[in-house]
Amino acid sequence: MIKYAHVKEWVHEMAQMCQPDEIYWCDGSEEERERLTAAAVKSGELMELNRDTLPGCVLHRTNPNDVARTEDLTFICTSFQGDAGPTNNWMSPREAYRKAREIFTGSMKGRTMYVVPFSMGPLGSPFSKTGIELTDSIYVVLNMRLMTRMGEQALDALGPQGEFTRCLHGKADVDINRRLILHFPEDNTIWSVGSGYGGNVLLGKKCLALRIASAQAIREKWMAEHMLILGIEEPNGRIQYVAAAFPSACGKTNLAMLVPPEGLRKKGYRIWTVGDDIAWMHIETDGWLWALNPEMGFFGVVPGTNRNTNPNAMETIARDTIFTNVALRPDGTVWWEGHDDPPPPEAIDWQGRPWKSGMTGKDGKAVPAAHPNARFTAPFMNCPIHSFRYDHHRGVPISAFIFGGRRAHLAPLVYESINWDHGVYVGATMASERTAAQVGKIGEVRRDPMAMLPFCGYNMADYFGHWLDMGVRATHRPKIFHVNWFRTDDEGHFLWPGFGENLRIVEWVLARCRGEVGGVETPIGYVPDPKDIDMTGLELSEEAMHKLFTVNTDTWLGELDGITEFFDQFGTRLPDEMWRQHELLRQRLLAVGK
Ligand code: GTP
Ligand code: SPV
Ligand code: MN
Repeated sequence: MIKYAHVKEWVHEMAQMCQPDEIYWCDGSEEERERLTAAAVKSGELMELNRDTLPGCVLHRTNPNDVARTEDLTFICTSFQGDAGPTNNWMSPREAYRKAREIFTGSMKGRTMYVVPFSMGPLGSPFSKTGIELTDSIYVVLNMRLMTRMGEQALDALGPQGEFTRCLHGKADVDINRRLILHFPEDNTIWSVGSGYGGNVLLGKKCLALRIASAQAIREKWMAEHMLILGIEEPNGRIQYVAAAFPSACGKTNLAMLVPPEGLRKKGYRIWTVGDDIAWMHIETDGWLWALNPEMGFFGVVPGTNRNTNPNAMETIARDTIFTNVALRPDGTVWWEGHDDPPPPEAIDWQGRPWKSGMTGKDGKAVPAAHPNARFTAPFMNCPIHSFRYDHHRGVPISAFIFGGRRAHLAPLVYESINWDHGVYVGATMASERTAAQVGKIGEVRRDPMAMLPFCGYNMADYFGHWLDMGVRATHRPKIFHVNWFRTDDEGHFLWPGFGENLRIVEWVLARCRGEVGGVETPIGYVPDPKDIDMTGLELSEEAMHKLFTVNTDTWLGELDGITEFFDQFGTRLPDEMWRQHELLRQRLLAVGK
């Protein structure tokens, strides 16, 4: 393996601070995977699962204080606070390096420092970015191996002078009071210490491919987004691609792996998964936005995944998968809430404690066997419907953007924005009820523009400006839609069955893009005439259909106050166009009220 001088120099500098016993350069080989897995099994960091039913699969348990991204410990460290913006935690680079240095110093004594070279994006693509992660966790190495193009090839692609993101991770003592996830966009550097949980430590993912990349993207005029990418192929061979941004744990993986429902099967669609979490997009010479998935694996939510909701995910995780914080059954297989199998009478829960079906806690509520944010890490190629274009340097052309979130009462099942600028406003004002993917109160509504609130590496006011600007640059702009699979009735039941049935809505979206179907004008945009949604094989009451598409003027007018408050924090940095769209929406709503 060629160890370029500029890489070696940095590795040694970091090693001097962390003081590992050994430094090991990962080549990404199969032999290496086996060797590291065996070492981690021996130390108890990983547990081997049933070889017959789950070949190549292992289980890992994180510290109970370390089960989701800790957004309050995540910082954007720019020279000027204004460049991080009001929605990010900010620390000056000086202070951030100093604080982290204190924790990192000597933290790898008695441990090995692994050097993990990786490429986000196809090797050799002009749009790919190289990172090198230094970590003292084998779990991280094995995850990076699944999630990225990792190893010798990535280092080779870098070349002797190549620019790379300097990623340093150390578990230290996994103390929440000594945990920091620090991004230095000006230095192309990420330091993460004191955690062993996914989004905090797999630094190629949210840290590089979104926070650092988004800051590069605005400079270089491209887009790094928290979006799935999905292809829909018709029997005539035409494939149209959509990219969709939903906040964490709001359905990206599920939509990306969708299975057409029975009633639509005769139409002969084929679905192609390009990506389930991150999209990097560039304007091509044809004026279209082309999207590629910089990842090579899935780091997906486990609970709720079963043969019914997501059969493709079930097949994806049947082998070569790392399970994190699920329950272990006596036969060496895994289980979680929402699994196909009924609850096992006995299991070991995600914290390694004996668990019995029907157990309740002090609050009288059922004790979950798996953590609600339990995750699987699985190779992209395991997905039975993975796109053949996954390695294409430019990716795929995008016809539509779909924004969405969890809104029990407000947003209709689907609506289309009036034009690009209004679509940017729709994305910028997205909100969703909080899930288990981030620490905090579950269910609380928070604004999460373009599902990027925790992932935008710079001032979000500038980010909205960048979106507006991309609409000017792209001559073939994707149409922008908003969906809400999570509207409920008065008893709190979902009105829409979701999952594969969502294809019925995507069908309408694509028909709109081709100009083949009408829309009903409302103050918030166009909603479908319910008769334009193909409901073959799906029985929904007329009342439910009506509720799903209702735009309640008063509820929407009430929503405007929250948006004003959200926009206000950006001060004069917010593009005027956002306020203009806000005012136009208010006027359209008031006009209906009259
Ligand atoms: P991250 O990996 O955190 O970015 O999440 P994600 O957006 O990929 O979410 P994912 O697809 O894993 O779904 C999260 C949860 O939402 C799971 O518990 C799913 O069962 C549930 N879910 C997904 N799609 C639907 C849907 O269409 N309807 C309903 N009711 N629930 C859904
Ligand atoms: C998310 O929270 O949006 C995820 C999981 O995709 S994590 O990698 O932890 O960010
Ligand atoms: Mn995500």
